[in-house]
Amino acid sequence: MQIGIIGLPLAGKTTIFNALTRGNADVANFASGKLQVHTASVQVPDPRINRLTQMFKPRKTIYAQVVYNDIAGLARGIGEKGGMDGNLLNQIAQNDAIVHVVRAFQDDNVPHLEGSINPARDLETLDTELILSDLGVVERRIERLKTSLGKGGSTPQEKDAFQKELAQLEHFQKTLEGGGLLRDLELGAAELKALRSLALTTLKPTLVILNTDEHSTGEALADANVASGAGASANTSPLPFGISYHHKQTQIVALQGKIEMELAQMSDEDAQMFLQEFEIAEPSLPRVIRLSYQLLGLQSFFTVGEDEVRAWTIPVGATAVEAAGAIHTDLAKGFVRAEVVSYENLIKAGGMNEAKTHGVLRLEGKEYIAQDGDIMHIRSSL
Ligand SMILES: Nc1nc2c(ncn2[C@@H]2O[C@H](COP(=O)(O)OP(=O)(O)O)[C@@H](O)[C@H]2O)c(=O)[nH]1
Ligand SMILES: [Mg+2]
Repeated sequence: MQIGIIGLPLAGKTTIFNALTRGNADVANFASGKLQVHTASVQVPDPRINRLTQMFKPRKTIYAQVVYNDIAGLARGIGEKGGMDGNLLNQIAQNDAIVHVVRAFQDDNVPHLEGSINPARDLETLDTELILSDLGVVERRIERLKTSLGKGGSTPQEKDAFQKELAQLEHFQKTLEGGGLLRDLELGAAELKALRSLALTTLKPTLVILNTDEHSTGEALADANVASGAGASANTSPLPFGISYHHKQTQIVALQGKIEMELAQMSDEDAQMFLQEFEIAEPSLPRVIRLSYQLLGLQSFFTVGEDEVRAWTIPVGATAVEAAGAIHTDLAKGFVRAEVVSYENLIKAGGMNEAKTHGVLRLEGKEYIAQDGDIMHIRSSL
């Protein structure tokens, strides 16, 4: 699963990338405008995995992973005719979800292209750019569909499919022309699948990070955190900095990018001291990583044993046989049944054998819808 970090130049993308990935990519006070992508894979923190590790004392513990891509180069083309260049758009399109970093920190040493700090304006500037680029993709596809329909030679089924797609895309076109984001539309799973190859950016789940500074009031931070409540529906909580941004599949958090980056690069002891000194309860990053995982519609099930305790990533709604396939295709092919116990029940019981004797270990078939936190053992004939 790939998450692309985008934002205007000097918003703090690389700073937040470093914080998320404990990395050391260059942060600079100038916008080079060069297209450059930093990539790093990150473990999704999960206290349940820590607890299971205590219980089973396995040789190995493996967390779920997401990949973050820090995409630079958004300096070019913003607000210009022709918009962003194709390479840059390709880089953004390859991601399953977007982290949009918005500058909210004051720092006279870091210039701002517009000469002032205004998160609401910046958020809109980049969104407008994304809307225009999606509009371009949609319009080109509409032209091609019309050409295909005009040519003849297609079967009635093909024609029917073209017509359906055309109607869908014309609806998208209207939405985008009205300044709307595609992720606000109600789309079914089948429609989304058909649209995947178009890689429309405003359709992607998005986490907005307000990059605040050391001097921001605690109030602004608290507000933004309230606004980050989970759920696919548009959130309606009030936001700081006069921002109005209520969209589906969208979350907003505020964090202090520079401090989080420094924290991420410290040893654990130093980080503890730092947190106490600045009276910060806990670093924000683990929460942000979990948020971006959930935002993608992902969840984890676990396999446990003496050898390893491991989190596996599946989409919300995946069946037991799909869960088996996440481990190995043979497990899915030869699927007989799954032995399942919920995380809570396993912890309550105190161990696998106890879970069996308490009767909380269930046998489930192929169609069982896996739940977040299920501990599964797949029985397979292969
Ligand atoms: N004071 C302050 N400076 C920051 C913060 N985040 C980033 N910066 C600085 O802003 C400049 C640009 O940051 P960078 O992460 O390279 O931005 P990018 O162009 O979006 O990748 C660097 O000098 C950073 O040190 C922050 O939260 N507070
Ligand atoms: Mg950068």
